[in-house]
Amino acid sequence: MKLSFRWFGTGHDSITIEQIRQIPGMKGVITTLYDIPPGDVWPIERIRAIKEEVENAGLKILGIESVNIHDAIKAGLPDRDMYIENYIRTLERLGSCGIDVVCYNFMPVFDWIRSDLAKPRDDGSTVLSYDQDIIDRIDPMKIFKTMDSASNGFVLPGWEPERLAHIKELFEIYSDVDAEKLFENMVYFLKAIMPTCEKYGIKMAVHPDDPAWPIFGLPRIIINLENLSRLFEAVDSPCNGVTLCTGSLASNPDNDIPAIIRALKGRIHFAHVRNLKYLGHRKFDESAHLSEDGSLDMFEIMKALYDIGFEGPLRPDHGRAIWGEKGMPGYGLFDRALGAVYLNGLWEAITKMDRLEHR
Ligand SMILES: [Mn+2]
Repeated sequence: MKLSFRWFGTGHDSITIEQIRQIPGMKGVITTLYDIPPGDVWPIERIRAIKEEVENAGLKILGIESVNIHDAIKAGLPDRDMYIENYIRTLERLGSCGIDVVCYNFMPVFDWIRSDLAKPRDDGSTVLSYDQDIIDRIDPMKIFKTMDSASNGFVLPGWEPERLAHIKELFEIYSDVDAEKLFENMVYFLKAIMPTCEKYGIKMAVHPDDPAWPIFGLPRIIINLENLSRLFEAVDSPCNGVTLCTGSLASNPDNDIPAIIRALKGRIHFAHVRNLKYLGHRKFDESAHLSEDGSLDMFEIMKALYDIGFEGPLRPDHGRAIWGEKGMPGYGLFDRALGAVYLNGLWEAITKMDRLEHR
């Protein structure tokens, strides 16, 4: 695996590329052009500029998170082909700059959702938290305000204010899109982009829906092994893969993460590794990465990734807010850096134990 760190780019992130470089073992960043709206073609000079900025700091771009999908593609609107063409142009430009992992998601209207972006814990840290009972009491037309007002002044990934200003229209375009239709639209999109991905060696890595069940009556399909396997059968190219996000998939305790990792060997192109603590039915906190702080066994997860020969980028995911840091919720420096070195420590131990056993 290649240890990496999500970075939103200069001007969009409270963290600098130089700070990321000082985290031991860090090989590169996962970044994006944060200000380009979904559907637009990425300017080649902007791609070259961010690549140069990252490389000048002694790191590499190990993947893009995300090139977001325009709602016309997800909802299957008549103008989707134009947006797919734009997406292909962006992929060609990324590919020509040597970028070969692209993360995206296929969630209608909303990206990841939490009911609390700063829930206090006993130790004085705060965490992202989800409670279905609270979500059920929120008017979906107002969820943007709820998330935005708690974001410490940062634009949250996937929560573009320009797009969500049209929330009513967004709901309308998905009004006849059920899970089956959404799946068909996803297959249509992937089939259209696969020749370009194969030409440039770009591995598409769909991010699981977070949480892994339908929200506000909108379908969610990237939620379990069954649906992922169906997607990989429908578009059977090695470039069609997944971002194995442990926290998103494990929001549903029925998802056995090490088993899913082993079953998806060859299709995992990117890994987000974080822990969470179950508090009840559809209720959880995003704990620290450490196994004993949450409900997931991080050793078993890293061991499964090691056993399938995972060689892609791997990053810590949402961190707690600790030591007084004021950053984008989930994306401060301190706790994610702790997560990164912890995951790297597990990886070193697993690698060396394996060598010992085979000596
Ligand atoms: Mn994730």
